Amino acid sequence: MSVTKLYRVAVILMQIASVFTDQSVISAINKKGDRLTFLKLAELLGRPAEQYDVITEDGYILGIFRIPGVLQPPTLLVHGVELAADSWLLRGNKSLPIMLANLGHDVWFANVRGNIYSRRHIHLNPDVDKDFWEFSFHEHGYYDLAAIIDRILDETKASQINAIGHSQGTTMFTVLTATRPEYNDKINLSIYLAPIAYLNKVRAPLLNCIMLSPELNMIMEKMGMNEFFGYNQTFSVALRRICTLSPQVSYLACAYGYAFPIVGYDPEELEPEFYRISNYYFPVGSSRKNLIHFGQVGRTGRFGQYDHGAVKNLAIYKSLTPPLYNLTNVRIPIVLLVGRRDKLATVTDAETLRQQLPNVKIHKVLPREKANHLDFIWGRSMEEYLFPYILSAFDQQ
Ligand SMILES: *[C@@H]1O[C@H](CO)[C@@H](O)[C@H](O)[C@H]1NC(C)=O
Ligand SMILES: *[C@@H]1O[C@H](CO)[C@@H](O)[C@H](O)[C@H]1NC(C)=O
Ligand SMILES: *[C@@H]1O[C@H](CO)[C@@H](O)[C@H](O)[C@H]1NC(C)=O
Ligand SMILES: CC(=O)N[C@H]1CO[C@H](CO)[C@@H](O)[C@@H]1O
Repeated sequence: MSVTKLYRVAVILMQIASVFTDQSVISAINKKGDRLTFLKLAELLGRPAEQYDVITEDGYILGIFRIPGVLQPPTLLVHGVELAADSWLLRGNKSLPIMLANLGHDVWFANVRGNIYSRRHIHLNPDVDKDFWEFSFHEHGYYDLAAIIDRILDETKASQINAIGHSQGTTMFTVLTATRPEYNDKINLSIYLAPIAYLNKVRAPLLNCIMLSPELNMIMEKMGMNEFFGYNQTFSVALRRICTLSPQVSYLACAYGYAFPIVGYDPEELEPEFYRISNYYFPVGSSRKNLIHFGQVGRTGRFGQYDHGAVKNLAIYKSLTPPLYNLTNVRIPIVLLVGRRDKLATVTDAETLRQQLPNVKIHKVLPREKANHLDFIWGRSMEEYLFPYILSAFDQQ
């Protein structure tokens, strides 16, 4: 056994031992042993929330949430792929939105089409109509985010929002402002946590999935799998059973089994009991097309629209290849916050993005050496290595 492996085993054993002494906020409030809704979580944190239903131009019904506050402009938080608004609250009173709410901010939470709060449409039925699942991060940015921002401005009578995105949430802001430049004027500042655009430096095991994505797409299409990791789909239910069984099983099978290899290793910030509970909140639904679109970006190195194949591209885009997102259009002031050990939003890919965005105000690799993709929403001590950068970005406006 190599030294690295021995070290890993030692870390796991230490983590398992810590289960009994280390109670996270979420486990304290989650005695029910199941997923709690956003509204219930917010209520338990003493910050009752409101729900609004937003209808997009193309008929999707999105459930969004608000923890009201007096400070303007309103702040919108946009979650990552296969997650939902509740992912922001899992650290309880130590989470980013509660910290912002305690300072008086008016905090809003998006939910994209297809996830557990937004699996609804004015006439399509997600259970039978495969057209419901014809979307990717492009539609999340172009339609969902546009409709959500307009609704917030309408409800609050503010002229602009402050934006905070995590992972796919950041992709959405780039897509929206690149394709509908008028939305630049509705966003005062955008903070990108673990920014995702280029996926050139993603390595195994996710790289294997990216490389195989055309084949995976064909197989899933043949099987009629248009929804991907929906909350009630058999595979998600089975995964949730295993990954919430006990902190030990969860940590060995799921955290070490697939989560850390994909998002980067930072076990100290994601302790076993907290990790176990987080499996009730992930995965909560997306489309096959979305994952395949990310796969295309990874394989081709082009940050562009969905590739339907030459013939269909010609009909839709009037060109054989899909158009690239024109990053020159992205005029909003942007703050990029990056994790050194993030295996998804790598330091190098974030640098490539920075070079193409015309208005990056701050570009910071977090001081925490081991910061991974999940530390931005679930890190045990985010208040030390993350929140100061967010607050100072707000202050500097
Ligand atoms: C969070 O803070 C609120 C208000 O300060 C309090 O009512 C609530 O009990 C706290 N919840 C937890 C889990 O610490
Ligand atoms: C999952 O199934 C439950 C029970 O049938 C249902 O109430 C819920 O709406 C479903 N959720 C989703 C996202 O499909
Ligand atoms: C990108 O947008 C800018 C204006 O924001 C424009 O000048 C430029 O021609 C566009 N580039 C492409 C390739 O369309
Ligand atoms: C609505 C709002 O608060 N707008 C602010 C956006 O930021 C600029 C400075 O960058 C302020 O001047 C605006 O008042």
